[in-house]
Amino acid sequence: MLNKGQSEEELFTFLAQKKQEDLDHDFILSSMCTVPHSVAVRAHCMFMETNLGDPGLFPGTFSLEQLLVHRFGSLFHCENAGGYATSGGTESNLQALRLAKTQKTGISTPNVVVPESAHFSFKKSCDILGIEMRGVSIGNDFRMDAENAAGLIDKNTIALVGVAGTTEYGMVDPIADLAKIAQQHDLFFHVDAAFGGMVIPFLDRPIPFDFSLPGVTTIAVDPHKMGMSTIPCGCLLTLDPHLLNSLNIDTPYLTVKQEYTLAGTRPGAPVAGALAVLDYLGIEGMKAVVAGCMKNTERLIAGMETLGFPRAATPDLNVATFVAAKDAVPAPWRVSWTRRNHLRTVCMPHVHAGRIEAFLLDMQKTRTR
Ligand code: 0PR
Repeated sequence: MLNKGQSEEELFTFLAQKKQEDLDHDFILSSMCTVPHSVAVRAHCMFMETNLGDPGLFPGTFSLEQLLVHRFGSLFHCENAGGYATSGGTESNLQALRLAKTQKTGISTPNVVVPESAHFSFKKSCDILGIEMRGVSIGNDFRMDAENAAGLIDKNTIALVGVAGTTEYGMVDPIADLAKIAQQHDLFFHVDAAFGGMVIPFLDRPIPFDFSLPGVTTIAVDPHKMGMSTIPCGCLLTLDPHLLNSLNIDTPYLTVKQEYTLAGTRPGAPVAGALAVLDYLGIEGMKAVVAGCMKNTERLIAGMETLGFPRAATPDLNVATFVAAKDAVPAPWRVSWTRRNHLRTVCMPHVHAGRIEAFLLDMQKTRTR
């Protein structure tokens, strides 16, 4: 630490310099996060000091968290769903598997059946929880093969996982088929809709993935991805409103006597931000945002194919992937690369139509150079 404090001006000059070192969102095509909506920023600033870890001190903020859970519950066809605001998809997935573990006792070597396309947070979760992760192969359509999944289930399986909006290819697994399989085996079925949960309900033709399907036990959805909230904000939803209580531990000196959350101190600010976006835009506003992102995705795919970069997959959501050489993308554009070495882009709300055209133009220049 510095011995003597800096002047505010000196300090903020330094911070501004550091901020400038960050990349400009205009060139970021690789991220599932985006620039927060202005109402999210405004709401976030109002709730800066709130701590959901001691909700009795912040009953207003706590009621916002409950409202957020209720909004997602009704969007996902279960008005009475339980849930809480997490720090993001990783925590939601970890807590879902932790919940699954509490539901099946007496298993000494538990396993979960997870698509190979699943986010790496499942690896972390299985590691922490001491669970074997069984990977289900992905079909030619980049979706999890439901029959293969069924084949991997045995008496030690505590949960089945499906992904509604895969990180790498933007695909939705056959959630309806998987839900049936889960029901047949009386299995906990977790749907990772961290990305897709704020896209699929707003598509012209929504793909079934939520509590409307009997068999779905829990859903992860992240406002800090397509929900345009401030970071960090995820949400874990449970069909059974009381399910989370099975994770309760005693918290003797707080305003609540028990808690089921992973973190103790939890920020209320991004929760207020997430709710602000949902209530400001409403279903109509979200439909417009998603329609724009999907249109841009289609335009990007068409433009890239004209330039000789074929699509790797035809995505269900706003993730576009291509066959391309590693040096095909000029600076300062940022794209990412999938495990199968496909160029990956995510058409998030900050990737406006004009940015897609600018990217295509730069790709063309590089190609003809
Ligand atoms: N589930 C899915 C389907 C995800 O895509 C992600 C993250 C997670 C869970 C984990 O969510 P948290 O990161 O909120 O815990 N997907 C992005 C990814 O790994 C996260 C991301 C966002 C990465 C922005 C980079 C970036 O710039 O690609």
